[in-house]
Amino acid sequence: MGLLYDPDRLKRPLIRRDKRGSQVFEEVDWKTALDHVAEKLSKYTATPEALALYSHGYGGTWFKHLVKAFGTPNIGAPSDAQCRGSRETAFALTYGSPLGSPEHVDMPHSRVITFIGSHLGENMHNTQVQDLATAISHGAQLIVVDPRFSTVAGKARHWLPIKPGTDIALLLAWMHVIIKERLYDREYVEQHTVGFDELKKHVEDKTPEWAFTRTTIAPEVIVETARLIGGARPASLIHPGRRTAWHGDDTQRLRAIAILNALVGSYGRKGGFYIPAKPELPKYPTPPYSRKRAQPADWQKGQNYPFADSILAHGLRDAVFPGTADYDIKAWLVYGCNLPLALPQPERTREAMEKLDFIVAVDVLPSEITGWADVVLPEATYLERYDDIAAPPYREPYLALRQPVVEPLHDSKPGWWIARELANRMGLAEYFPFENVTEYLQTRLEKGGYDFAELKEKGVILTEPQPLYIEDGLEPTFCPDTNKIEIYSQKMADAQMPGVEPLPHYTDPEEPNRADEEFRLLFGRSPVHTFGRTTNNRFLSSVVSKNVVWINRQIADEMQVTCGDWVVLVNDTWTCGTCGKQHSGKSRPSAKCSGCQAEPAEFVQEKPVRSDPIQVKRTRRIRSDCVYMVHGYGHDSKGLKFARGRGASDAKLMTRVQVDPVMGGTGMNGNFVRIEKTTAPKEAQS
Ligand SMILES: Nc1nc2c(c(=O)[nH]1)N[C@H]1C(S)=C(S)[C@@H](COP(=O)(O)OP(=O)(O)OC[C@H]3O[C@@H](n4cnc5c(=O)[nH]c(N)nc54)[C@H](O)[C@@H]3O)O[C@H]1N2
Ligand SMILES: Nc1nc2c(c(=O)[nH]1)N[C@H]1C(S)=C(S)[C@@H](COP(=O)(O)OP(=O)(O)OC[C@H]3O[C@@H](n4cnc5c(=O)[nH]c(N)nc54)[C@H](O)[C@@H]3O)O[C@H]1N2
Ligand SMILES: [Mo]
Repeated sequence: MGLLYDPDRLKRPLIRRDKRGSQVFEEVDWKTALDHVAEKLSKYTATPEALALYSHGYGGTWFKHLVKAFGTPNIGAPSDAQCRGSRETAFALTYGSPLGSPEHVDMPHSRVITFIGSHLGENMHNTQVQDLATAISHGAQLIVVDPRFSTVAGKARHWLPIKPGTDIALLLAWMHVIIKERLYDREYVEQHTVGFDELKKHVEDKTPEWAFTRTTIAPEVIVETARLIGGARPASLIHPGRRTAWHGDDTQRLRAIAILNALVGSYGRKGGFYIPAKPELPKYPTPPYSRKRAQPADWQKGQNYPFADSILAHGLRDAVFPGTADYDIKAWLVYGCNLPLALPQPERTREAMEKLDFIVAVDVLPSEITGWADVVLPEATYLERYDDIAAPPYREPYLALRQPVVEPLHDSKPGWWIARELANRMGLAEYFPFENVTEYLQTRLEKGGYDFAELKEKGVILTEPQPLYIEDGLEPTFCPDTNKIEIYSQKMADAQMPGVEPLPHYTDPEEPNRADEEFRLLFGRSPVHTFGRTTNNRFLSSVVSKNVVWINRQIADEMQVTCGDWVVLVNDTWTCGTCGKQHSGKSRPSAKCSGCQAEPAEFVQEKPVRSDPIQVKRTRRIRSDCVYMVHGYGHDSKGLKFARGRGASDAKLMTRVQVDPVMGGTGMNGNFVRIEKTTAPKEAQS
């Protein structure tokens, strides 16, 4: 309701009247706005690949359909390469299919659950949090690996405050112990996997002592937790997490997680991963997408990520710069993505937005992205509209319907209507042949043998339950060709590329130039907020109204800062003139370039990036080499009258990325910041 009645909502269509980014707009009627957008986009009818769609959230289905009909292959979102893309690639390589959303983790029946970072409870994936509560009430034991004492760590039997970026070492050592002590599921491994012998050899020397020197986790703790994980098999879930774009070795880390699950036989087993099912639901009949589509523009010329299975959002941004990709992206249609806060290297995003010929944003709030758009189309919120039917694979197959509970306020319109109006104007009317959305929904449901009136009344319809576990007689299908769980990945071996090793490979994480004054910036979620989408919501903000920066107590005391004091975080970058690798440091680093061994004299200093002022949380709940803040604050859009200027933006500090060589994702946990004391900003004083 805070969103529905937000006084800052987008109320009418807007057309830009000053230079891009200056946030000067004129209110226009829908006809004027839609005619204008259709005319601009129709310029690319012969080269539809010049248009990229960014889309996050279920409402985006209409716009995906629209641009596929138009003929572009360029559909991306920061909720992939900046989020779970590496996890999906790793599970697809190991088990033959990605995990998808919602994750098919069977927590209510788990005996031991191991979390690698994923901070469930602050990450409020609602059903998962309820499942976790059920598991705990049944006596499940938790192991939480996190440099920060997260909420879920507070419920764990073991908290392992690992050195960031070294999780693969811990995972390999766990496998070492589990194999050595024969705590793995021999029958399952024999029957369903390939490559166990290679793994056994690979982890032979990955002892707890070896891992200790990398992770800082004591060998006896590694042994004890390995026994707990192995002992609970197969109801031992090593949780796959969600946002896995951390350090650039992310597909490797997620492969290690996938393989450890295979060793304890948890995949397809009760208390591990159930096998989900989805109901049959036919599509609404529309003509096929007939055009021959171009190759996506997300790969830079000459670059190849052998196992990228979806389009890289940052790649679509980089393809705006002429000569970067095989052809240039000229226009963006942005649905439900706040790119200035969601893509790393925000300076590059700004340059791309300045270069584009045309940007249209479909949004509900005047988020940063709308400030850069040429046309802003105000969508009705989720309480005011129908979306398409949701029927994802899940424990109990179901159909669910988002439906309006009130008429759209102001002059906002539902997404299906906006997409159809654009299609009508762009010569694509045959792709939206329905009069209104209810006719569309009714047709789909009737074709599947379901009743629209029943779905409207109940909101959710459960369909025939399916067997969930191998022990219930379910015959699992795994990787294509082998139909096995591929512990050793021949496909990765065949790629013959560094970083694409066939067994999970540990590399040391990036280090700061000066460990005494630079801290690794970690970030995560506030349990009451959704990214930066809700930080303008007055109701939710009565619970959490800003973010703070967590600083280890000892460091805070040395710096003489305490809770409530104001600081600025500074990210300094030196770029190697020879290979382009970025290094941290207030003053010129003294060591040679770790990328190409060039002398430090070759390094060029970039303008330091400074955060907005942010208040300190002095705490023992974080390692002394890290600081932490929640994402979603530090808005600067004029229209967000409540959120603007509250807290600091982690996104602004994301200058460095570590690219995952397997699938191209951007690890963002390799940024280091200095802490500078400052005084309270004027607004805060008043
Ligand atoms: N309330 C709320 N819930 C949400 C969202 C939201 O916006 N609001 N967003 C949803 C989305 S899209 C996602 S992707 C998920 C994200 O939620 P998760 O998948 O849980 O996110 P992570 O980045 O894995 O977890 C952040 C945690 O990782 C720890 N960490 C950082 N570096 C390391 C490291 O090197 N090793 C280890 N072991 N831990 C590390 C941090 O201290 C922090 O506690 O949340 C979802 N749920
Ligand atoms: N620095 C940093 N970057 C990150 C992350 C991080 O933690 N830190 N997290 C990463 C992850 S895990 C993810 S999933 C991505 C998420 O990145 P995005 O998908 O860009 O998500 P948001 O930042 O929440 O932006 C959502 C936009 O949708 C708008 N919106 C909300 N509801 C509606 C609606 O009903 N209709 C329409 N049309 N618009 C709506 C909001 O106003 C906002 O402008 O960001 C990634 N990038
Ligand atoms: Mo995400």
